[in-house]
Amino acid sequence: MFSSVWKSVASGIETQLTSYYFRVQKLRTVGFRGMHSTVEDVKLIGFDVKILPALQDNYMYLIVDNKTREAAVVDPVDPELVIKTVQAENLTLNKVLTTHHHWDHAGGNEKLVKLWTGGKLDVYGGDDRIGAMNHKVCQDDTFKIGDLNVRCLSTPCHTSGHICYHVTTSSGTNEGAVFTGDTLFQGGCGRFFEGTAEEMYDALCAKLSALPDNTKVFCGHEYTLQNMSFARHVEPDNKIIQNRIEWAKLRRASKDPTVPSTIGEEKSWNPFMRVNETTVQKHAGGEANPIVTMGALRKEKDNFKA
Ligand code: GBP
Ligand code: ZN
Repeated sequence: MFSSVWKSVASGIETQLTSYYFRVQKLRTVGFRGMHSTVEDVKLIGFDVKILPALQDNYMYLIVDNKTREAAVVDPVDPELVIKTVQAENLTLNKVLTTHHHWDHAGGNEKLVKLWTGGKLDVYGGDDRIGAMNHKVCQDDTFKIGDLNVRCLSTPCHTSGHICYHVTTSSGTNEGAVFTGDTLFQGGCGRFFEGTAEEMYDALCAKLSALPDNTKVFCGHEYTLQNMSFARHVEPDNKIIQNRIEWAKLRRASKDPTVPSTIGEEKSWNPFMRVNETTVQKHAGGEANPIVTMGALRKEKDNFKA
């Protein structure tokens, strides 16, 4: 009797200690600056992607080639965090990949170049409004990060010079990653600030849909819960959407990022990638036209309250 009471007291203390330990661990990774998500490492064949949260809901990414330890950073709006991470991991940072000119993506470029003491930075982008850009790219341009291959996809619509970057290894595996900025989000897409439904259709349903299904998708913002709630409104009977919402709620409850998803998954739950499906076309007004459907969905999402 006494021993079992003692055991339960002891195990209570143990649980408290364990949860305290995890909270401290979390604080360490979240940092003291109130980041919206924890820093997380995603391991792919041949390279790692370090997810770095910034501002209210933006993501920056460090792409690290395992063979050479060369690295590139995507949309470094918080240059201090990028530099701190690069130094802590002992990486050779020499490239900046900018998805589009909006300040919450490109706004840190100039400061990063100014603060960076580790050699020349090649700054890629597809729009003259991008600060510090010294390599203007367009559709199908390629370059390397160490041994990794990068191919640029021109995806105008959210902004007219938006670029997505597709990263693959030379090892023959088709597991790659695509950095989609504000063109493709998990479960959604960017607002059409400088383009048309036709252009977003080309970006999502031609260019990005053509990548291998197991390509990991790293997008520019943590919008998954809002987007998935719109996706459920469009397709209330789609079980895959319901399951992803439950999963994403758990992840966000502990400030874990919901990125990455995959191209195959996006085709199964993202209404903007599903504009050829009858269910989505019916919801949008019944016209069997994917571009009309794309325009109608975007208009509805612009005013949707999750
Ligand atoms: C949300 O929280 O889900 N609905 C958003 C609200 C990208 S950031 C914020 C929003 O509108 N975000 C933009 C977007 O495209 N969202 C997709 C959607 O609502 O479905 N931005 O910061 C935005 O691009 C910006 C910066 C915009 C400079 C214009 C200029 Br100029
Ligand atoms: Zn944007």
